[in-house]
Amino acid sequence: MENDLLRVVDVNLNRAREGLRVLEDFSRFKLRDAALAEEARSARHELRAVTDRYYRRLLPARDVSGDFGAAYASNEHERPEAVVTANVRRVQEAARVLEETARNLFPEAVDVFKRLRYAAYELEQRLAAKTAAAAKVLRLRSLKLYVIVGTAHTASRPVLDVARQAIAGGAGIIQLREKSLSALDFLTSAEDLRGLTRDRGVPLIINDRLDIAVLAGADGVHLGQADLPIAAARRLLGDDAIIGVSTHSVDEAITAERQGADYIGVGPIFPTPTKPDLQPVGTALLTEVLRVVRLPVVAIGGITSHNVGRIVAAGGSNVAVVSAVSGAVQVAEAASLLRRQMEGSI
Ligand code: TZP
Ligand code: MG
Repeated sequence: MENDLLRVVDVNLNRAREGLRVLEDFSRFKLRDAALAEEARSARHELRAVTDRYYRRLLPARDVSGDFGAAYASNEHERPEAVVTANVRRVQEAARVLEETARNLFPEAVDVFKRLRYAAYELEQRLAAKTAAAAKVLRLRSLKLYVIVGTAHTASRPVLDVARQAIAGGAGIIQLREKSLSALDFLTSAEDLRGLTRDRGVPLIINDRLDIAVLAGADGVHLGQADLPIAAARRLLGDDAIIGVSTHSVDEAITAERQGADYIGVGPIFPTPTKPDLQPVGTALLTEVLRVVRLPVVAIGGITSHNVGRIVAAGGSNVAVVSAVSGAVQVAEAASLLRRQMEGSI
């Protein structure tokens, strides 16, 4: 009987330590979060000390070949969030079993197990927030083609139709940019686009207008240097929202990153009639910004299928375009060509 209980303790000590090790390595190598990794590590070390203390009683009771549970298939997790959830729960469950089982066997260790369980609840919350943030960055990094639509850009065609074709051609994200539409028309268009983009699993960003972004349930907002501050947008939209910022210099890029932007636009790279008031910054600035910020960077301004190779050569992996797709005669084809160019497949 005592051996049975010792086996339960042994299995759960191992389970909890292993779960913590997965969380520690995930925090360290995948999330690169030193504080989270240290938390998992110190909990694991505390459990290691308990294991060592009772090792001489636990080890002889171990019976691997007699355990039919050893034949259970282990789970394979494809998504990183699933790895975190499975392992944090493993730790919580093991801690609870240890707490209940050790009450009679090792009463002096019960507090350690209880503390571990509470630490695991908190770790779960922090890891989830951090993993969601990492997933957002990862997604933004691989947009490739960011298409901006709006009534001024779609050559008299309905914005919704143009957006539909852009997505069909491979746009990874859609931004609605309306500089002179009434608030009501802007909101209506944003709501229509929300329906479409949600259906296609493509994020929707609203240019400038936080109120429209909130009301339409968009995924985020794109802010210029003179628009509302990033912190204000974050307050209204929340942590999950995507906040992009237009930058035109290294300083602006660094500031946007420090202030909590999720991605930055850099441009206009080339001269563009869509933004005639701004001086082109050239591809050298793109390379420089890529060197100094860790955020996803989107090159913008005068980019077409003829010059997109220069963006790739400068190290860029995402481009934003207005006229090259929204103004194209064949929208889907234009998007598809640019996308394939960005992917390096042509
Ligand atoms: N911001 C910097 S350049 C630009 C914006 C909105 C316009 C890009 O338009 P196009 O037609 O792709 O050159
Ligand atoms: Mg703006």
